[in-house]
Amino acid sequence: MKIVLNEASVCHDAKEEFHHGKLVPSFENPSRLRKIISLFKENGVTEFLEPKDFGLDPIFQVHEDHYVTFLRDIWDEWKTAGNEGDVIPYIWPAKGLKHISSHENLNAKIGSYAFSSDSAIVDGTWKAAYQGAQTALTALDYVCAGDRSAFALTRPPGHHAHAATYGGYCYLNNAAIVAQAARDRDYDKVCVLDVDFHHGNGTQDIFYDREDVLTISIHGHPRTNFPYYLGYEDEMGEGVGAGCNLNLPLKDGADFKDWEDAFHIACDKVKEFGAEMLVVPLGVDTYEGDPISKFKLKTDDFLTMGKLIEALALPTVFTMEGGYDVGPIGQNVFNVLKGFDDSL
Ligand code: Q9C
Ligand code: ZN
Repeated sequence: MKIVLNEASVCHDAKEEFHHGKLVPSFENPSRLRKIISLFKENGVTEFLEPKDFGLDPIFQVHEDHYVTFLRDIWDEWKTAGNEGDVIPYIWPAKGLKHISSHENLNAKIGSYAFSSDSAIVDGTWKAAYQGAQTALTALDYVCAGDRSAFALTRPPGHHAHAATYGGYCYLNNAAIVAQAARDRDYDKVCVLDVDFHHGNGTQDIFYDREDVLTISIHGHPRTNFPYYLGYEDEMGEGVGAGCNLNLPLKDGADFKDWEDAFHIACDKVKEFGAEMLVVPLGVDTYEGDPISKFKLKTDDFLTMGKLIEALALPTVFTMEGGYDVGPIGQNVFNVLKGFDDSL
């Protein structure tokens, strides 16, 4: 399996987020990727490929132009205006307030593009996110050229990002960008099968009215887990996309047996849909030790997970998403890929 590495990932280094009513160091930080790389090296994986540059066009196929401009420019605007800390929203156009399309005030603008406060924008956020999208597109490029699978090793993650909204540590939706680029490269039917602990709300929303991209997510139930406001069973797609979204929320404390049962339902759907390409937003925050999640998967379960995904027998692009227990994160990620491709 080809592994494409976003070296610019380290440029995104947010200081803090609110957790239990206090500011704490960001769970989503550069040590995650460093840990994954060193564990891979210990296991004899030495080839980390560089991303190619596909430019902004494939990003614009998924994200709105003004949103991309915002992500690119907001840090400089924020600093120029004299702000000292990271870019963090504190006001949102919630119900009862006006949604207007452009804002003069930076705080108003920031709140109109964010759905949560956990995703600070810092100096290198745009660089890391842009290079992350290129990393994912490069992984797709290898698969289009005949590789069975490729892994986009990058952060920040992407699956919570909507067409014009960031949050949940995500800015550009790498998996959605890959799925759309696969469509534009003549794969007629693409499936995004999201195995991160959290619902892939951004990806779901981006493709919600589409019949050519099936979105499936297995996740902690939104009644009790982030992102709370999306990810329920009754969200099944709309218009011609009706039936092309499948949410499989599981109860808090779910173990691998529960997860596997849901996975088999997902498999039936992928086959019935007739997917020609699989995109897997891979989060290992389903791990039992994860500090912000509630499933009980064990390190060995990730090997089985990789084998189960492989059995779908589809060209597959993995994108790196969540996973916040930094100690075992490398082994957990490695196991999924090793389960998929034993020659790794
Ligand atoms: N301080 C992904 O796994 N916020 N995102 C937690 C508690 C967000 C996770 C808030 C969790 C988002 C890609
Ligand atoms: Zn997650």
